[in-house]
Amino acid sequence: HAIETRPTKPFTDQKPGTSGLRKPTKTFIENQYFENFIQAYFDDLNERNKDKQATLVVGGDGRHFVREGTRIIIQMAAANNVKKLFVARDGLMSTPSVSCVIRKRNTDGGIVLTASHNPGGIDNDFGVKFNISNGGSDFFDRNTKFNGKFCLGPAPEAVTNSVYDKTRQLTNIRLCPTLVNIDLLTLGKHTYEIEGRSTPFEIEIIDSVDDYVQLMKSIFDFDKIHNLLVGDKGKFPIMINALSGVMGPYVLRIFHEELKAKDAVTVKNCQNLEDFGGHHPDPNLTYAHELVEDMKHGDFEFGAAFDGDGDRNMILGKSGFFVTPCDSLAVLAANLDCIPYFKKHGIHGYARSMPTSGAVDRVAAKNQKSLYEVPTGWKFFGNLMDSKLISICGEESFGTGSDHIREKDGMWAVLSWLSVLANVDRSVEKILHAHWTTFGRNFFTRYDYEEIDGPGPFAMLKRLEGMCMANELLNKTFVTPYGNKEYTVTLMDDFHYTDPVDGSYTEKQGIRIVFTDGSRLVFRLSGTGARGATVRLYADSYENDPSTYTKDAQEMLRPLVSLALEIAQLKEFTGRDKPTVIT
Ligand code: VG1
Ligand code: CO
Repeated sequence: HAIETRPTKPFTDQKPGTSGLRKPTKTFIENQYFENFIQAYFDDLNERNKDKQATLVVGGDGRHFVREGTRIIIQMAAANNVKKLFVARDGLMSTPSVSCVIRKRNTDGGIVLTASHNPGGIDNDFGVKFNISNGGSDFFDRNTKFNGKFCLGPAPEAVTNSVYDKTRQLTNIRLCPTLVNIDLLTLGKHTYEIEGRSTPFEIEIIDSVDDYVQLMKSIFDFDKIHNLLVGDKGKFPIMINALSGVMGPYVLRIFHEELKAKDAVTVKNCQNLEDFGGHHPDPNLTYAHELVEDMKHGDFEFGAAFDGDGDRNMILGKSGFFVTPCDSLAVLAANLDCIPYFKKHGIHGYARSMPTSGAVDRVAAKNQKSLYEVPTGWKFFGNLMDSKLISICGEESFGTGSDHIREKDGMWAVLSWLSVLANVDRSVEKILHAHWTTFGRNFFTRYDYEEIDGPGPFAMLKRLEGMCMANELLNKTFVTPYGNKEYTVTLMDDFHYTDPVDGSYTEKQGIRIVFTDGSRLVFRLSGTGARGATVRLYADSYENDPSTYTKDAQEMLRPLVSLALEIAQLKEFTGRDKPTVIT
C-alpha cells in the first residue's frame, strides 16, 4: 500500500478541552477536520517517541462517525509509522476499557472516539480523547514503570498543548488510501506491507469486553456479588440503564453471564445506537430521567446509569434515593475494605476535583490518609496514581475511579457499590445515613447554564477574576437574598494547581469563594461543550446536626445559591433566570 501525502489547511480551534476535542459531528466530518487533528496527534506521538514505532489502541462509543473515524485512523496509522494498532471490534470500546487495554497489552497510547456525555448523531457532537505517556520524566523512569513501561493516562496538558500547537501549523496529512474493506466485525490479526516502510503494519481486532471483564474479576469478589443479587437472602432486584451508549455489551456480559444474575438484574437501553436513541447520554437526574422514573415504584433496590463512553455513573437507591457523586466517592472511600483489590494493594490517599464536595476529605481525616484537590478533569489524577499517592478519586460530575486504570470507570463504581451492599447493608439509603451519622453531611448541588450564546459568560468570569485580584470580598459579610442567612467570605481566589509529582502548573481553574463556616461556591466555564458557553455553579456546605441529614439538598442550599447568583450577577450577564440542569 502506498502512502499519500494530502495537502490540508490548518484550523485554529482544535484546542482540546477538559477531556479531548469536542465539536459538532458535522465539523469533524467536513474539510478533513478530523484527519487534521489525528495527524497532529501522530506528529506529536512520533516526536515524543523519537520515531520509535508505537503500538496504539483505538475504540469509540459507537456514536455517528465512530466507525468511519476508526477506518480513517487505520489508514493514517499505517502512513504514520505506527507498528501495531489494536482496534475495537465494530469500533466499540468504553473509555475505561481503552485504559485497561493500554495497560494490559502494554501499548504506547490510545485514542477514544467519543464526545462522552454529549449527545451523538449527525446533528449533535463528536469528539476525540487521547491517552499517551507523559514523556517519561526521571521520576517515572525510576519509580513507576508498569510492566516495565511508563504509565499512561489521559494526555496531560503539556501533551494536549503540543498537539494543539501542531494543529495550527499543519500543512498536510498522511494516509494509505488503499487500506480499505477491513472487516471490523471479525476478531483476528492482519499485516500489511506499506511502501517505504521497513516493517509491516499490523492490526488486531480485539473484543475489549474480554480484557475488561478479566480486570473486574481480579478486583471484585464476583461470588459475593452473585450471592447478593440472587443468593440465599433472596433476590436483590436492580435496574441498569446504559442510555444506548457503549456500555450495553459490558452490562449484559457482566450481569447476565459472569454474575449469572439475570433474574435480579433488569437492563434497559443496552443496544448501542449511533444517535443514542436520541438520549442525552449523561447519567444525571435530568438526562437519565427514565431510570429515576423506573426506580420510583420501589421495585428495585439499586439503580445505575452510565454515560456514552462508560466512564460516568449515577447511583440510586430504592425508590430513586439519589446518591450524589460526592457522597458516592466518600462512601466508597470509607468502605474500600469490602473490595479484594484494596486488601491486596493497600489504600494510599484519596483525591477529588476542586468543585467536588468535601465529603471525602472527612473520610481522609478520619482514616489518616492524604487528600489531594486537583482541577476539574481526570488527567490531573494520573500522576498521583502513578506515584502511589492516591488509590481512589472522583469528581462531582458522576465520575468515580481508582488506580486500577487511569480513567474514571462507571462499571467499577457500580461493582464497588454492590460490594458495599453485599458486605455492609442491603440498603443504599441506610448506608448513606450511617455515613452521615459518622462524618456529618456535605450538602452539594451544581447548576448548569448550558449553551449560552454571546460574550456574557466570559464577561461574568472576567469580572469575578477582577474581584479575586482586588481581594474585594475578603472578610465581607453577606445576607442571603433567600432565607436571610449570613455568610462571611474567608477566601476568594482563581483556583490554580501545582502537580506535586512533576511540578507542572495549571491556572484559572475556577473562581472559588469560601466562607467562614466552610461553605464554598465555585464558578467555572465548561471545557467540554461544543456550542456556546456553559456556566457551572457549584455549592457545597457542611452540616453536623443530625436533624438536617434527611433534608432536601436543594432546600438546604437555596440561601447559598441565591447569594451566588447575586455575587456573580449571573442573570444580568447570561440572561438566564433558571439553570438547564441541576444535579
Ligand atoms: C466535565 C466535568 C468534568 C469531567 C469532564 C469529562 O468537564 O465537569 O468533571 O472530567 O466533563 O467527563 P467540564 O469542563 O465540562 O466541566 V466525560 O465523561 O465527558 O469525559
Ligand atoms: Co464520559
